[in-house]
Amino acid sequence: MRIALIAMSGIRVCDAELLRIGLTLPGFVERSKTIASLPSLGLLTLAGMTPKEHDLEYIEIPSLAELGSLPDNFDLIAISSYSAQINEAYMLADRYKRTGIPVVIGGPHVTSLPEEAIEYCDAVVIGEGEATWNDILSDCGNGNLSGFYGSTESSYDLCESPMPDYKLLDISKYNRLTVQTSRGCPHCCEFCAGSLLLTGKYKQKPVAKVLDEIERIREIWHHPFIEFADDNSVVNNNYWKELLGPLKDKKIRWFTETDLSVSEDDELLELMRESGCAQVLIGLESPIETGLHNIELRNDWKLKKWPQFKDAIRNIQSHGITVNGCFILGLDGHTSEIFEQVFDFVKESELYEVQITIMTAFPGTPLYDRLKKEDRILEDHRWDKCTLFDVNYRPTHMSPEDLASGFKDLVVRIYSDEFTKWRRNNFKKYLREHLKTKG
Ligand code: B12
Repeated sequence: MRIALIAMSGIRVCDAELLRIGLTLPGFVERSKTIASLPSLGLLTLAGMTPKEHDLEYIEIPSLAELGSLPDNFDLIAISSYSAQINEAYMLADRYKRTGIPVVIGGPHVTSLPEEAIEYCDAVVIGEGEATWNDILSDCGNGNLSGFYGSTESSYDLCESPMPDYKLLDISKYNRLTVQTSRGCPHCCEFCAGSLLLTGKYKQKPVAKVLDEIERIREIWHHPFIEFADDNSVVNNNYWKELLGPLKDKKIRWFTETDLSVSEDDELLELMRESGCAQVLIGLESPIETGLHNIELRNDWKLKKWPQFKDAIRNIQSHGITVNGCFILGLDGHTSEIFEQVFDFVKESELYEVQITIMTAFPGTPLYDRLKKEDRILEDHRWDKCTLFDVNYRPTHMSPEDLASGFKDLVVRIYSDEFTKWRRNNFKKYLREHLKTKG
């Protein structure tokens, strides 16, 4: 069969003014450019386990409006999308279905809302795609692809992980490639829309497999920049210590998303730096205790860590690893002072990089269920607003309009040329001093 693997891609923001402001800010543009070019690791992974008798084409569609004519001549269309672009994914699926080509859709959005998705396609994959991809191929080959495949109850064993087919990519288009070392997270944050929606269990890929994947990437890109596309990478320090030694020999630079506990192990931080770690992205969520209550549903882990936020950031950065601190604006209890509070925190902690987003209720999350019960979702089913930058709920201590405008003002201040340069220079200055005192 000739199979099209279609990734709905690119970055989305509905608020036109925010988009306009954002595009003029150096700090914002830099990060957007970096991440907007990431390929779909989900589809590359499925490609890696597809029997060689099939022909694969990997296609990225940043926006349906720019699509023009439909790429055709396929026997199966496999679409991957997150919530923000799901309506475009559905339109695309519908157009293909009308031409008689079978369509399957997967990803966390359709996993949470399979009944919604099946209206537009022949088959919906629930959960991790590796578990059902072979069944989809054989059912499609036999002309009876239909209905729901998979379940979030089952958990795919990452020891069996196929090698993602990075060779399908036109590598000149990318400035980073993703590799996964784990799925899930031991924490249970109310808003989390990551792999927890696919599989409840935290699991890691064997170290040898991760190293093989990096080696495969190096065949097409000698000194790559890797983004570990994990929900929370450094949970098991022993696993990472085993990985980091050999990783150093690969001569890569890398970025990852993890939690604050990484700051507690200096030996680990040193190994991370030596192996090419450039930046860790950490969800701090709120600079004040308000907002952190019950955000982590199991044992208020993030609230307990709050007193250590600034020291932890300094310690990580003193090892030469920059921290990208993430804050969610509009958490319950946040007042209109939160914008100033975030700015002050960023200044005092001298965070190298900052990511600010608006609280977003993705379907399938406990946050969505709670806000729905409290009748606080403004426009239900507006999945296009699930961008992390658009307001679609009623905050507790501000109007939705105040949250949106306070957010825009903060974007301008945080990502201004002056403040961005100040933070970056401080990082370099602090690092030089730290290295001098260490001798
Ligand atoms: C890399 C990345 C991107 C990349 C690449 C996206 C892509 N096309 O894959 C870029 C930069 C383009 C991107 C863009 C956006 N992203 Co993003 N991104 C990530 C990140 C960091 C890693 C995702 C990843 O690679 N996972 C690993 C792969 C293996 O998992 P997977 O994609 O879910 O695929 C598995 C299954 O879902 C399933 N599957 C998926 N697709 C298909 C298709 C078929 C046919 C089948 C059979 C199976 C299947 O099988 C796969 C293997 O098991 C996550 C955060 C994180 N740490 O996870 C956020 C994340 C996925 N992004 C998120 C968001 C919000 C966005 C944006 C809306 C941001 C914005 N404002 O524009 C856009 C939306 C793009 C869209 N298409 O809708 C949210 C999504 C929440 C949600 N449930 O919708 C996440 C979870 C981050 C968060 N803060 O919550 N993103």
